Amino acid sequence: SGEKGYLDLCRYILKNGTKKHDRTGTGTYSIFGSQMRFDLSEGFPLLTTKKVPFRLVASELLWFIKGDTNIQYLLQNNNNIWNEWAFKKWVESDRYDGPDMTDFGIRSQQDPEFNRQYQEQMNRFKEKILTDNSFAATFGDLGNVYGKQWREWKTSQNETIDQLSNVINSIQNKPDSRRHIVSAWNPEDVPNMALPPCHTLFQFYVADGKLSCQLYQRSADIFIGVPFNIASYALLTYMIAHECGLEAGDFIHTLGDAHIYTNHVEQVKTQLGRSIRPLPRLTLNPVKDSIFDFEMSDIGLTGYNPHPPIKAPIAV
Ligand code: DHF
Ligand code: TMP
Repeated sequence: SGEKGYLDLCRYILKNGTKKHDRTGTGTYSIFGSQMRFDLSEGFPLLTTKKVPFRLVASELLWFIKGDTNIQYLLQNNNNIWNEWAFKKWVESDRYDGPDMTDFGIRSQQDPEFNRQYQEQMNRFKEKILTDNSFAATFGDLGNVYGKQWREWKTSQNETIDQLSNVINSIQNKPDSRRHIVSAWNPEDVPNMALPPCHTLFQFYVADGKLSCQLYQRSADIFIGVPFNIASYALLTYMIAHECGLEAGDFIHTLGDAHIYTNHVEQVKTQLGRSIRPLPRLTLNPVKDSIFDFEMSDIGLTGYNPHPPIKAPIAV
């Protein structure tokens, strides 16, 4: 399926999706249940029909792998993709002293004067996260999101489980196992997260010297989130294959509620009018053998020549 599978899914949702209200108040066209498959030996599955900022995908993944849940690291890497969800906790807290920011996601799109105030508060927030560590410890933290569940799942016995290390060990020691699973969905902890995990559970599979990965994503923002999610899990699969001395096999992306926000429809149509280009190639530093030692400079991409980026508002 590859990038064509993604574009076919976009077309299918526009044609057949049910118009559905959603938590953010934006509205979506939605279907339930869909699957894409990317053969990683054909190249790295970064979409070419719009530019996807690979640098942001890679720094977010390294942040998960570190077990970090604080956006301070992302901001230090000039990555702004999680800002709104930390900002929301701040403006809803007693410590916030600026103008009312209720429903800032929707209002900033509709009211230019409000948008100016919002940008001002967001810049103030980012500055405080970067310069005031105690502020960052409180308001930069998204709660027990991906990094926490992957690396330090808390048990009822007050012990922690490092699911990511465990799964790498099991791939190396029992490649045929059918239990190579990492779950970010921790029902007890869901109330303690800024956003309950969208990429919920993933499983690895080893056959013919190749490592494959399947992700179950419960909720999928087809235009903004999904291109990042495909690239992120492809990168994770390549990195773990590298550590385990395997080739990268397939990435299978299974979606639950797969939706196109009503304010992304024009952008999706623009993208559907473009032709697919050759895939880029991923390069990983051959000297590094543990994924836990990887830094941004160990991850490279060559031959990426996409169509221009397409801007769209994100639903908060
Ligand atoms: N909420 C919603 N409604 N959709 C999401 O995809 C989403 N994703 C989250 C958190 N909450 C979400 C985490 N991942 C962007 C990409 C991924 C992401 C969050 C945001 C994003 O804004 N991408 C822009 C480029 C941003 C930039 O260049 O700084 C894009 O156009 O792809
Ligand atoms: P929800 O929690 O109400 O499902 O809202 C989450 C929204 O974020 C939904 O549109 C899906 C989207 N999303 C992704 O598509 N990928 C992601 O990685 C994340 C974090 C969110």
